[in-house]
Amino acid sequence: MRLKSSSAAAAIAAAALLVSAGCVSESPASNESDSALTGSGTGADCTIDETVKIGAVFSLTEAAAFAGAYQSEGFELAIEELNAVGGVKYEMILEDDKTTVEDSVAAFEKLINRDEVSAIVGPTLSNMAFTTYTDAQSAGVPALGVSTTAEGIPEIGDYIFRASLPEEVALAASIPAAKESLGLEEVAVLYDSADEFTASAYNTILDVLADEGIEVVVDESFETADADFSAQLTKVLEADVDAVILSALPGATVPLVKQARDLEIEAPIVGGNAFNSPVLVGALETASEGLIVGGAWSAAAETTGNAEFIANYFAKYERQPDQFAAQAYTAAYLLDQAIRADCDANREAIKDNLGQILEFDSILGPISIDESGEVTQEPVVQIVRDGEFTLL
Ligand code: 1QQ
Repeated sequence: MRLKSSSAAAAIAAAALLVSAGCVSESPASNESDSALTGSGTGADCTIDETVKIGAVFSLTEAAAFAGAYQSEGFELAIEELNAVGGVKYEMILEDDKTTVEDSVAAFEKLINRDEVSAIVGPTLSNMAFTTYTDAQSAGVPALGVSTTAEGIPEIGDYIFRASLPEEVALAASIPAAKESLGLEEVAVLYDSADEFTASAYNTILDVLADEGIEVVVDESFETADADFSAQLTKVLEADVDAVILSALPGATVPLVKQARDLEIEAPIVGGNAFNSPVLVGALETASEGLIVGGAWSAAAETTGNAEFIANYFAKYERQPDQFAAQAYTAAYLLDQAIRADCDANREAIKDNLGQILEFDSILGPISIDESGEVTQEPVVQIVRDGEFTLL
C-alpha cells in the first residue's frame, strides 16, 4: 500500500473542492490538536507516547446485534494485535447503540466530547449513520463505517469514510451471478421500505435488474417490524418467479423466508451484505438452503492473513468469525495505517490520511479508501449449501 503524506495546502485544496462539489454538509468545529498524540518516526517506526483512544459504536443488543456482536469482537482482536506490535498503544472505547438512532447519537456524543477519541468506527446500521455521521462531521471527528453500506454515506462529509463494501457493489455482483447460475428471467422484488439501507438497496436492485434485462413481475414492500408477509408472498406464489430478490434485515428475513417455504415457494432468494451472516443462516435452518449473498468477505477467500484471522478469532471467541467481524478487524488496521502515515493520531491527521489508502493488503483483499471516503474492494458471491456458505 501507499499513503500520501498530508500537506496543509493539499488539505485546504481538497476541502475547497469538496465544498464546491456540495459534498460537505457542515463545516466542522475547530479541533485543537494534542501534541502528545503526535509521535516520532513513521510507518512501522512510529512511536506515540499518549494512548490513542478509538471509539467503537456497535449494535450489541436488539435487532442488529446479529452483526454488532461480531463487530466488537473483530475490532477488539485487531486492537490487541496492534498493541502487541508496539509503538502506538490503542484503547478501544466500546458503546452499544441498542439498534436505535437515539442511543447511537448519545454514544457518538459521549465519545466525541467526553472521551475525546481520535476517531470512531461504526455504527452498525446505515439507519443510524445518517444522523451520527452528520454529528461527527460537525464535530470534526473522523468516522469509519464498517457495515454502513447504503448509498450516500461517504457524501455526508470529508470526515466520513467507510471500509464497508457498498450494497450497490454487492448487488451488482450477486444478481448477475445468480442470473448466470439460475438463468433468471422473471423475479419478485421484496423490500423493507422503513430502513435506510434496505430502501436504498431497493433502488440499486431495480437498476441492476434493468441492466441485466431481468423482468420484475412482483414489486412489494413491507416494514422492518412486520411479522406477517402473506399478502406479499401470495403474489410471489401466483407469479411463479425464477427468484426473489430480497432487501431486508434478518429480523424480517427470517419469518419472510420461512413463510415463503411454508407456502411452497421454491424460488431461490438473492440478496446482499445483510445476508452474509451465520446468525441468519442458523435462524433460517433448512430454509437457508440456496440463499445467494453478495458481500465483502468469505471464510474461503485466500486473502492475506485470512486463515490466521479465522484461527485467532476462533481461539479467542470460540466461534467462527463472519463478514462483520472481518470488516471491523480490517478497520482497525486501516486506522493504524492512517495514524502511522504521519505518526499523528490527531483527528485532522487521521482524516487526511484515511482517504489516501491505496490497495492495503487486508483479509478482505486489497482495499483502498479515496479522498471522498469511499472504499474500493472486490465483492464475493456465496451460496448456502448444507447450512454453510460456499463461493458461487
Ligand atoms: C447497513 C447494512 C446492514 C446490513 C449492516 C448490518 O449493510 O445498514 O448499511
